[in-house]
Amino acid sequence: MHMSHGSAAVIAEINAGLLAPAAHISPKFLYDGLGSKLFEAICELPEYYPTRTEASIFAAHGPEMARVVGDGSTLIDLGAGNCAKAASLFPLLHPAQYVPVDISREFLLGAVEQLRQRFPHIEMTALGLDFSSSFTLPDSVRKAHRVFFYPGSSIGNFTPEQAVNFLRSLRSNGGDLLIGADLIKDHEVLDAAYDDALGVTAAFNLNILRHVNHLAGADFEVAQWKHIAYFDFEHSRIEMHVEARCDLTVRWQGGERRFERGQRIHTENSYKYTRQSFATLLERAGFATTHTWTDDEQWFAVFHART
Ligand code: AVI
Repeated sequence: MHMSHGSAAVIAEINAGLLAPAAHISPKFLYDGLGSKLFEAICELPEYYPTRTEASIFAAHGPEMARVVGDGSTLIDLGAGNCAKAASLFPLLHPAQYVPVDISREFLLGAVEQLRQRFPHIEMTALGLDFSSSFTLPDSVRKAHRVFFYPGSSIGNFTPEQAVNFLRSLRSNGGDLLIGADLIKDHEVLDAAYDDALGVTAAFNLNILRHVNHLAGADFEVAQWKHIAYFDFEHSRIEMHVEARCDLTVRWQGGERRFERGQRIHTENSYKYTRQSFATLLERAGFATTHTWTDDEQWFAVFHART
């Protein structure tokens, strides 16, 4: 067993997932330093269409989106990362205040420092917090004309129930929504996007085991596991798993489990919607869609919604 570096709560969460009858690890543990870099690489892959397709929708419909959103907003960027997506929209959206939110505060502060020099007239308030558990915006965030920006179809990594609760927690802060959602399409396109020829997504998925070794002092041997990803029609979602290549035992701080060859640990869901099913989800959370923009192939959609 290795040293554990996670908090007691993180270790307890990992322990509960690994001991559950259907073993699972939360997808948030995909993102350590290496995991974030591998995700950036995924976004460059020819098979991974969401990033490119969403960017093409912003490029084609930016001026209309800007008219719908309106000038002078308080733009709250959820999971901002390097802030590049939102920053590319500043010349169109003209926000009065920009509020990037990300779990990794250090990373965020560096990005915001650079943005301040490029856009000195926009007030910037960086928030380092985990917004996936419901959150309340501090008083430093203007109340006027709040717009939550949630691109990249990250909403798809929640179950629909979790997504509705999350959107309701946004709504309780008051504001409009500009959100990207990935659409249902030919399952071969979907499968390839999550199991690319170079094996970058496989590395991204398997890296969760290295991260869990670090956090919970586990002794996963990555070479004993393989990446599995496929579209599940029943739930309309891509499922990612890691599958044992042989019979093995894993130990971690506070537990152990034997896995037989072929047994899996579920690591991520990525839900795919239709325009209608996503508008219904927004409605359940108390939002009414005002506009939807898609690409020619209808592979991805950006929604603007109001309460
Ligand atoms: C971050 N999220 C929207 C990605 C997705 O497509 O669900 C994460 C990802 N998982 C595998 N590839 C990319």
